[in-house]
Amino acid sequence: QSTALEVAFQTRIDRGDKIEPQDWMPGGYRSTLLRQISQHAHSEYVGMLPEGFWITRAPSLHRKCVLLAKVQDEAGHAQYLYSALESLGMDRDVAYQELLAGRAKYLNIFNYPALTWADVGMIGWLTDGAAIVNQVPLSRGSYGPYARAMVRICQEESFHHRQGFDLIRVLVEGTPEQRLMAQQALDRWWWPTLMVFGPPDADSPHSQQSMKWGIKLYSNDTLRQKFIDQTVPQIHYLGLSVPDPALHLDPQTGHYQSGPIDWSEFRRVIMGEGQCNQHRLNSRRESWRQGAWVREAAACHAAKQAVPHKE
Ligand code: BYC
Repeated sequence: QSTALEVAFQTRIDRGDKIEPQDWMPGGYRSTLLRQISQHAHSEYVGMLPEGFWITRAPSLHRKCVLLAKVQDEAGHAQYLYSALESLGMDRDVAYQELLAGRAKYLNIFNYPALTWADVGMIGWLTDGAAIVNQVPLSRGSYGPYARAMVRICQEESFHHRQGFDLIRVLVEGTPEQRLMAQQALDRWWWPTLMVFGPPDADSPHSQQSMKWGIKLYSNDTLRQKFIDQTVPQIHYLGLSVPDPALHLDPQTGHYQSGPIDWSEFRRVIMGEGQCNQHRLNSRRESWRQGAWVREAAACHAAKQAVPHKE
């Protein structure tokens, strides 16, 4: 039985009002946002690692500058999202310690290695492409601070997506070896990218309630299909092939129908048993340890600033 407050809250959501931090909200709404935003923030943070490895290995100064800017953007996205979490009363240190302890989730995709330079392109073109499809609707979501963070994040993701496509375009126009490198990277990243959108709707425990609350606007399968429909023609344009023999354009629906996704792999990866889970977490823990002196110095500086200055 819904209380009067809950009914009034749902009316606001249905009307399209934004919910702000000082507003009353049901406990479940708050905890769903805390779960999703923290996973989102951690994904941006851990997501810097596969590409970060390639900054010192980029093939030209131009590519290095582009990649540096992209990775820096991702750190910024994590900061906006940790700020959105703070607006719900969760301290960023608390959220971050959950990640370091291995209890918090982040996107499956960042547990795969970036083996060649072409993988850097795939992360931009495919992963950021998927992120845009997922996040543009989130920028119209019901919680104000999260939705507003998404607006800026999506603008930056658009640059990330284009640089990834451009990197792959240059490879496919290069030598046969470079073309092969691009195809092999596509073979590695295609299926994990389709998994980014989350489990099929029938196995997605949170979707229905999240959509009722306007935290999610579309289901996982709807967004996955949108990504497939928009990306397959780009793959064909580049002369690459999708590593899915069952993929075909269904003339009745006008949508590309994909072959079966290996959901057992998805579950394994998000439970911590992917190729790089351990490595990613260890690397974040090491950064946390190495950054201790910076945190201490910043706290010391803040404490000095807080004391009234005497002439
Ligand atoms: N990976 O009921 P469901 C970026 C979990 S970073 C891991 O459908 P929901 C970038 C899910 O958490 C952009 N876990 O959940 C950065 C839940 O587990 P719990 C990151 C996943 O929340 C650097 C369970 O499965 N974007 O683009 O309704 C370089 C059941 O799922 C995944 C975001 O984070 C997954 N892929 O829907 C380049 C988007 N999918 O919590 C690029 C924000 C599901 O019950 N998040 N799970 O233990 C969302 O939109 C939603 O949370 C999801 C899942 C669509 C991901």
